[in-house]
Amino acid sequence: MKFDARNFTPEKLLRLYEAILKPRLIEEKMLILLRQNKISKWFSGIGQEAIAVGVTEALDPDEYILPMHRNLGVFTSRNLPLEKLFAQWQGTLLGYTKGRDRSFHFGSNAHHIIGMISHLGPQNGVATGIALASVLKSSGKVTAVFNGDGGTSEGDFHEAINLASVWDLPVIFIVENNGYGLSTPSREQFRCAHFIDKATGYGIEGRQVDGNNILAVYETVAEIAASMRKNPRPVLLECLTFRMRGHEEASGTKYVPAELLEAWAAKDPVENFERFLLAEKIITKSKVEDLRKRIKSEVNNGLKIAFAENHPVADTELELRDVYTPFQTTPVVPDLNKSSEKRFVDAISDGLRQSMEKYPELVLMGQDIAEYGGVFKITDGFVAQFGKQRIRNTPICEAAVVGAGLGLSIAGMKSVVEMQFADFVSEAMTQIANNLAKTHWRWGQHADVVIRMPTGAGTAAGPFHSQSNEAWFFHTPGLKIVYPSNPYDAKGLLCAAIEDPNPVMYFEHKLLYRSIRGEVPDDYYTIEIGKANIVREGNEMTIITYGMGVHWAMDIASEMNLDADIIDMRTLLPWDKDTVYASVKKTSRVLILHEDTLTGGIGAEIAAWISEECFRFLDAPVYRVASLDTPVPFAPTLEQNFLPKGRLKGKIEELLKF
Ligand SMILES: Cc1ncc(C[n+]2csc(CCOP(=O)(O)OP(=O)(O)O)c2C)c(N)n1
Repeated sequence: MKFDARNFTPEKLLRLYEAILKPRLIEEKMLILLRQNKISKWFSGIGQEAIAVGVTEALDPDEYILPMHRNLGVFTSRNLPLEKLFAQWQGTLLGYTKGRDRSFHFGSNAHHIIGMISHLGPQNGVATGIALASVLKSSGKVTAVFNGDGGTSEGDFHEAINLASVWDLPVIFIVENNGYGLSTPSREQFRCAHFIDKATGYGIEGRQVDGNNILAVYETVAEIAASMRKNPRPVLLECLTFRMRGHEEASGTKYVPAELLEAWAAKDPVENFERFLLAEKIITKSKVEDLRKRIKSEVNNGLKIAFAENHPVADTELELRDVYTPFQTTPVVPDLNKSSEKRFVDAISDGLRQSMEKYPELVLMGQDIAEYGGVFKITDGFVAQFGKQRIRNTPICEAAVVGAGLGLSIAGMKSVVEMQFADFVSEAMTQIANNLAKTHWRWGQHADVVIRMPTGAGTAAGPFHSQSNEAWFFHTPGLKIVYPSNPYDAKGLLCAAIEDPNPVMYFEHKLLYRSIRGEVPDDYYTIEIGKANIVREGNEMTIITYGMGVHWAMDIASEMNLDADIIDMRTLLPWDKDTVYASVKKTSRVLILHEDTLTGGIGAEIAAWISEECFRFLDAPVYRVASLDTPVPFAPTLEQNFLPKGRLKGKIEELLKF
């Protein structure tokens, strides 16, 4: 292996040597601890250290890095306290996640490191968001994100590179090409000869480097980062290396040909660099020994502290509380003297515009939302007022864009992402359910993202433009869900959702956009998230509903002259149990109505809760009226049969008779 040290001072070479030696010595210790059964699992980066260390050393300390499971060198080069790192691996309180997540699954903003979640790929979208913030703030910072060669087959990788390419975002997409994805060799994972060939397809620059040569990695990254800081753009960096140990220690390397392991052992990044420094007399054998001793003692000290810790004592209240970022706010009361009649769609637009005015750090992202104004015209005219930097047309890539929202949040910004139709959110499920929802609970990072969800049936648009999918999110701790039924609530709840630093799914029924109107205060105001609204009062029964269901319930109540409480839930998560309790106690009869399908719908949870908490008040079973358990059909006759409206009257009569 040839090292070209012309551009390095002896001090720098020594620094790099220490930086690459440290993760190697930690790993060697971990392998011993594993054999002694003192740690549970280990993903080895032995043989790949030059990449993590070279990249980290070449970037500024305040430039974000998103490492993966074999990148211990990123953490050690940024000097995370070893005892905290070890405690994190042991699941103790001194670690970074209060014992809630394992291994490298945490971030530290103080060190500008955002660790992975288990899912391979989503880190790329997050990196684009961090880089976007750097562009919007003109801070001239580069972001580096790691991938294994196997993980590059994930759609997230493709989406994020394409997004970074189109938006000229300064992200170094690193591929550690190490020959295997778990047990499956490269030839069964992809057919490109080199990853840099893919760069051409994305219209970006690709660079390939010997990933076992720390000086080559360092110089390449330093050079491209310097250029990207001045001229923001993504670069794909392929680092050629080899995975010398099993996927994780327990899985072994039986399936790896011995001659491959031998050939790559000869290219060991630490041993070769050490030999080079000794040959060049940059370091002496005794200095090497001193350094090893010093690092080993640092490791042992760290371990002593970490192993002295116990697993956390479980505190249910704390576990539940940390699901959300704490956020206390007093609702902004509207001036009711200044109002105008608005359609539902205009109220949403109004709330969005006033939030953009209030928060200069707020960015809107979505398909066709810029000059075109979005398919429902909610952002019509926004580009003229706020410019294209903040009103961002996206390529068709929901996952990367939601991931970018989290990246913006990490960098201190806010975002609203418009799904063109709520149905398409399935493309972004990993980012929502695993990244946005869990990040605060895992390591305290808020995810200040609102996702707007044009939802619902009734327009004969078929199974993929009509779904009610709020229940997908209802089951995911960490999200909030709001679902207004009228223009007044639509504006106030949207403004509140944008204020809230937690991830909020904001459902807006498409059929209501232009079919209903109401008085809406002109000025900015908010409605408290988590509070239901009693829209009709009565004593004989309670109808609990939301969205379009509110209109169906109000119509039938007038038609049947019902003496009923009608509760518009407005927020589905967390939902207003107090209001439900008080009403059920008063009326003793309950019907839950929603447009979503019956089985596993939100009504099921509310009914179960009522039966547990309000059983003694009930004079009848809790009834549910919902859509049929089928996809949403296209033909209007089938669609109307699918929807619950036609079954509502009969069920109410049944309930009153019971
Ligand atoms: C979305 C997803 N699918 C599957 C896995 C299980 N898994 C974890 S690591 C791994 C192999 C990764 O290979 P590669 O990306 O080449 O990285 P390497 O382990 O070689 O560094 C697999 C299949 C996962 N973590 N995430």
